[in-house]
Amino acid sequence: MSGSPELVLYTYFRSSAVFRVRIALNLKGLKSELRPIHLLKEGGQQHSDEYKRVNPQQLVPCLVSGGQAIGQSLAIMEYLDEIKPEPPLVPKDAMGRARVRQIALGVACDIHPLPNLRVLQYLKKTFGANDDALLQWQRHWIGEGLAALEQLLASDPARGKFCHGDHPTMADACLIPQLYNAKHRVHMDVSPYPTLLRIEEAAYQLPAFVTARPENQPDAE
Ligand SMILES: N[C@@H](CCC(=O)N[C@@H](CS)C(=O)NCC(=O)O)C(=O)O
Repeated sequence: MSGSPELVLYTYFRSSAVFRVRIALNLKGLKSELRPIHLLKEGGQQHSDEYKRVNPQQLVPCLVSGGQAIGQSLAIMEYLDEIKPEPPLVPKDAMGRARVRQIALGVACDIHPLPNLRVLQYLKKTFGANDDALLQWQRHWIGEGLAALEQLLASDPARGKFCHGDHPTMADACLIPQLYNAKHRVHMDVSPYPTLLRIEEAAYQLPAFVTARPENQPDAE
């Protein structure tokens, strides 16, 4: 990793937000030291005083670079793109960049937060939601978000093998973990999203996406 600062990644194997960053690091060929934060053990290690000092938001991922901590997976991916521009995670043209960010944010802001652990815990604790209700909640918001992305991408002339063109971008780094979550965590029927599934198939041709999968992490259970 000569020329790049030392990187430490606070990670949890199941986290789809960390999965995004793992894909980005792999695409860039960047190595990082992994520090697992178990989101369930000990009431959630993300709430420990030690981790709160690293990331006051008490969420993973957090990347420490040159001693400075960065939270938020999109901020981290854009940072990685700036310290190591090749291969690029966003296109060179302004409209292409806007499109990639639209898709990435569509996942990261409008799908992912709703079925997130702390939201599910709050629904359970405060409103007494049972496991069935929580599953329905997750499937509803993920389904609504994926349906919108399917419609957007199916008719997008800029789409190629990947969300934007024939090379993976930050959009794919967000979409693929969300699809993984839909299929393997909440066991949804993803057949209504054929365009997204074709992109997923292309992504898993690349080792960067395969090695980033939750089951391939050292802290996987
Ligand atoms: N917007 C943040 C979301 C990070 C996030 O929500 N991470 C989840 C894991 S995927 C987490 O740490 N959850 C802990 C909790 O809900 O207590 C990002 O993109 O990094």
